[in-house]
Amino acid sequence: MIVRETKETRVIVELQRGEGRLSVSTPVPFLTHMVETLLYYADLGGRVEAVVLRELDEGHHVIEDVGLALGMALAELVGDRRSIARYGWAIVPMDEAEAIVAVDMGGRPFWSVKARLPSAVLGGYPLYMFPHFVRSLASESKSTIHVRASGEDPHHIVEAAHKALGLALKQALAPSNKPVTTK
Ligand SMILES: [Mn+2]
Repeated sequence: MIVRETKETRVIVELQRGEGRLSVSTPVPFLTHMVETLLYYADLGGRVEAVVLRELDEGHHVIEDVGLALGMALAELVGDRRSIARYGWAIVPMDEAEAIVAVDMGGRPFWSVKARLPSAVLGGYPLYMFPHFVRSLASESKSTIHVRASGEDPHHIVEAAHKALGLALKQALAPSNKPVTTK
């Protein structure tokens, strides 16, 4: 279990493999929707509970901190990374939007997000925070995450990206008896 507390937020994350009960609660409705989507498609259960301790601006800290705590929980889940499939990838359409995600859970933190998003706020979530969320997740989970997403509706673009990321993580986290020997 990860408990990450700063002056701004407190985030608790517990992850289990497989379809367990999943409970996600954050003060940012669109973030809650996206984290539920990501974990559902990654076949992960458990809980994510985020509270804001000090209100600063629209959602920034809590989105970043949920990304960091989720990344820490993923790192805890994969342990020494020697018995996971390591790589995963997915292409997900959502009506007119399309997202392509590739991940490497082998221990090399890197991130790249190519998506043109308007400077809008959806359900408390400023869209410029999406690349930042991916960066936080990649850095703490020590993963490489590449995201390319396009479309018209920003909700579809970001949601397709979370679905693809979940499906890619599910593959990368799958148990493998071919040990990861090179980084
Ligand atoms: Mn939606």
